Amino acid sequence: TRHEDEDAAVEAGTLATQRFNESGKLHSMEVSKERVSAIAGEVIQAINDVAVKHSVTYDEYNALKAWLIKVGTDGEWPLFLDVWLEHTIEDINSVERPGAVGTIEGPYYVPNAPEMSTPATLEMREDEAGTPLKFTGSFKDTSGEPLKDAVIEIWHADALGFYSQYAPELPKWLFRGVVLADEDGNFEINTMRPAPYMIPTDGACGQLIEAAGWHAWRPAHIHIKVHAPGYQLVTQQLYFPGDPHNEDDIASAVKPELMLDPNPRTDGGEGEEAHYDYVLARE
Ligand code: MBD
Ligand code: FE
Repeated sequence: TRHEDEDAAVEAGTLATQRFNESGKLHSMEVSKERVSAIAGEVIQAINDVAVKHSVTYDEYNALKAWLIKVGTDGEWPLFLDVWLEHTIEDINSVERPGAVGTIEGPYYVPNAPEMSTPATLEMREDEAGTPLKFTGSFKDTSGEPLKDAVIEIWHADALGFYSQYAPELPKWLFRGVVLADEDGNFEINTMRPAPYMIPTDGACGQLIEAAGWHAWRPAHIHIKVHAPGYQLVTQQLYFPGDPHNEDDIASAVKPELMLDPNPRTDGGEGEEAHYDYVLARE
């Protein structure tokens, strides 16, 4: 399991930090002096208020300093922010968008995964662990018309909770793909149903969780981005009803609209099938 690999957190964290630094997100940033002053000023004030409220000691202050330094050296700023802040940023910025419900992207997206036409099968190893999942769905616009040229990007962890390109020795594109829907806006993706997921516990974020007596679990989830030319991109995740961590996701990213409810396959194939319909809004 992941706990035998002592450097798992640092490995994943360092790669996630590198990926962020190389992403286009840095180039498109625009933050005015007024916003920096207002937001950074109030964040600093809020931290000071908490220190006063709890009469923070010098031992506690130095523990904080050591921990913040470790978040950086472990490369875990993307993990920390995506687990404990991104859900609020996503809520704020999706309130006015009609159509498919979104949620956080998380730290492990990789652009430019292999393109596949529908029906697609994601890359897997021989004897891949898990229950096969046939995931079908459709794309429509807000007036109910089927969407042409829609694309669904999908990425998820393997049965041990590892994401390809963030753990050693996994095939580069394991459980990652860019699937083109057919002319009627329908898609079919064959993969494995992912297992509940624990964020890396051997780095700074794990240290915080342990020190506070929290847990490190996310419910089983499939990450998705859907888009079509002229329509708004939606980033979301799909979850499974009954998962014990749907109610206490450490990343607070579960929403009732994001449930995928698999049933045994009715077409004679092995495993389960599930369906999800996407409505996309114009740009
Ligand atoms: C994940 O797989 C994830 O989706 C989030 C949000 C944080 C850490 C790991
Ligand atoms: Fe994830």
